[in-house]
Amino acid sequence: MPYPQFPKDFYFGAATAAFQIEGGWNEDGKGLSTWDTFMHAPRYTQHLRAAEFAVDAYHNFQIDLDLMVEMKQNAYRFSIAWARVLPEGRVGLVHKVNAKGLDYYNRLVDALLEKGITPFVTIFHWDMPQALEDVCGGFIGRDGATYYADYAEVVVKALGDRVKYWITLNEPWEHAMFGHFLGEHAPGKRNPWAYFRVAHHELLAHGLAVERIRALVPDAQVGITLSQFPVYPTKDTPKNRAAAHFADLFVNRFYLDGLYRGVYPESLWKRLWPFTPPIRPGDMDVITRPTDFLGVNYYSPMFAYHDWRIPFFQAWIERTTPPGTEYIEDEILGAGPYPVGIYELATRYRDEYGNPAVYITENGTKADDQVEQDAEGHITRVRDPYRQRYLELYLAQLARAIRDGADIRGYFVWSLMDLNEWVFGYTYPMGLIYVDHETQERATKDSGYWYRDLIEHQVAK
Ligand code: IFM
Repeated sequence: MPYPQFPKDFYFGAATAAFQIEGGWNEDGKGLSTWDTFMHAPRYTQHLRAAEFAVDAYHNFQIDLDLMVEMKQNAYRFSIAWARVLPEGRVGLVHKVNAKGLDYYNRLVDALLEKGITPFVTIFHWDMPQALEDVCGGFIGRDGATYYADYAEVVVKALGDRVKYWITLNEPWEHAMFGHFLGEHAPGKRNPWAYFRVAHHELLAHGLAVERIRALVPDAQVGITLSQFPVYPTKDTPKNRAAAHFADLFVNRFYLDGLYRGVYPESLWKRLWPFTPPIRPGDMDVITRPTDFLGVNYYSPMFAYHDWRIPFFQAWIERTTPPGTEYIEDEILGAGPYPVGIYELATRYRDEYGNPAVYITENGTKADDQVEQDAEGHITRVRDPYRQRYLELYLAQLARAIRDGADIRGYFVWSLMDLNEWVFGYTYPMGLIYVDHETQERATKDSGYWYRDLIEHQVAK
C-alpha cells in the first residue's frame, strides 16, 4: 500500500495524558486528583501500580522523547496534571503554585523544542484536583469553570512563551458521561443532572480559558478536543433512525453546536427537559469565543436503537458493530474498525461547521502485540500487524478527506507508548512504543516504524 500523502507543514505526532504516563502521583508537592482517589478504591487494587507509577514519565521523559525523534515525529500532545501545578486546584493568597510541578513541564517543553518537536498541550485531561471536587464538585459547580480558567492562566503564563498550541479540554463528553452519569470513571457519580451541569460548565470553562490564553499569548493557536462518533441505527428502522439522530445530538452536536453555533440542539431539551443545565445569560457568548482549531478524537462509530424503557432518552447506544452491519472486511482487521468514519467526520465539519482547521488529536487501537526477545531477555522486535493495518487504513481515509477539501492540519496516534488506560491499568496497550512495565525497557513496535516510514515518505511540497 503506498504511503498516503499529507499537506506541507502537516503535524505527525502521538499523544498521551498526564495521569496515564507520569506516575509520581504524590511527589514534590503534587495534590491528589479524583483519579488518584478513585483508583485507590479496593476494587482497583490490581491496577494500583499503573495508577501510581504509570510509565514513570515524571522521572524520565527523555527515553520516550528519543524514540519520538527516531520515529521522525514533529509534534507531541501531552497534558498537564492540574493538581501537580495547583495542589489544591486553586490559586490565590492562600493557595499556591507548586513550583516543582511547573518546573517539570518547563523541562519537558524545553527538551521537546530542543529536538524540534512542537508541543501541543492539553490543559485538562480528566484529572480534576480532589480538593476542587470537595469544594464544588469539580465542574458540577459553576465555580469549577472559573477555577479552571485561573489554572489555565497559570500554566499559559509559565509556558506560553514556548508553547503555541493549546487544547483547553480533552473529551468533555467522556468526562461528563463516564464520570458523572455512568459512574465508571472518576469521580464515580451516577447522576443525569450532574452530567448536564458538567457538560455545560466544561464548555464554559473552555470559553473562559480561550479569552485568558489569547490575552497572554496573542499568537497562540487555541482549540478544544472532542471525541466524535458517526452514529448509525443498529437495524435500519424508522424508530432506530430517530434513535441514532437523537444519539448524535447527545454525543456530538451538543458540543459542536454549542461551540460553533452558540446554541445546544433544541430537540435535545424537548426530550431531556428535566435535565436542562443552568445556562446563564452570556454563557453561550463565552462558549462560542472563536477558536483556531478543533481537536478530534476518533476511534469507532456508535450504534443506537430505540428502547421505550429507557426514561427520557428512549434510546440506547452501543459501541460494538452489530452483526450484519460490518462496513469493511479486511484480512487483518476483520470487520470491527471503521476507517471511513474519519472521512465522514472530517467532511461533516467541512460541510456543516464552516470547515475549521482540524487536528486529529487521537486515533489508534489496542492490538495483540507479539514481543520477541534475545537470550538476555531484551526486546528485539514487537510485531503488531493489526495496529499497522489500522493506521494504514485510517490515514488513507484522512488523506482522502484532505483531498476532498477538509482542512486537516495534523494527526496524533493514541498513544505514544503503552500506558495506564484508566480503570484498565496496563491491560489495554495502544502504544507505538512497547513498554515492559517491570523493567521500563522500551521498544518501538513495527507500527511505529511504519509511521516513521510514512513520515519519511512524504513527497516535498
Ligand atoms: O486512553 C484514552 C484517552 O485518555 C482518551 N481517549 C481515549 C483513549 C483510549 O481509550
